[in-house]
Amino acid sequence: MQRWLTAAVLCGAAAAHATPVEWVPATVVQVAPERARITLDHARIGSIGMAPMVMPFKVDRAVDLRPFQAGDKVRFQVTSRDGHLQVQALEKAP
Ligand SMILES: [Cu+2]
Repeated sequence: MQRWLTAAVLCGAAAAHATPVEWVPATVVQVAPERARITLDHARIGSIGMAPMVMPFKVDRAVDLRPFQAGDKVRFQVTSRDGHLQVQALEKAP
C-alpha cells in the first residue's frame, strides 16, 4: 500500500510538469523595475502565435528585474491571463 501511494504521488508530479515551457529569446530594450515592466525585442512566441516585435510587458512581482539592463540578451516565459500578457520568468540567455 505504501509503495502504491508513492507511485501515485510521483505520477501526479510528473503530469503537472508534462507541458513543456516555452523559453522565448529576446533582447532587453528598456527596464523599469519600480513599475514591474520590461520592454523586449522578442522572437516569435509560438504558444500565443505572436510575431517578433518590440513591446512592453508586465512582469510578475516574483521576477527581480534589477540585474537586467538595455542590450542584455535574455530568454523569458510569458503567460496570457484574461487577455493580459505577463512575463513569468526571465533570465540571461544561456
Ligand atoms: Cu509581442
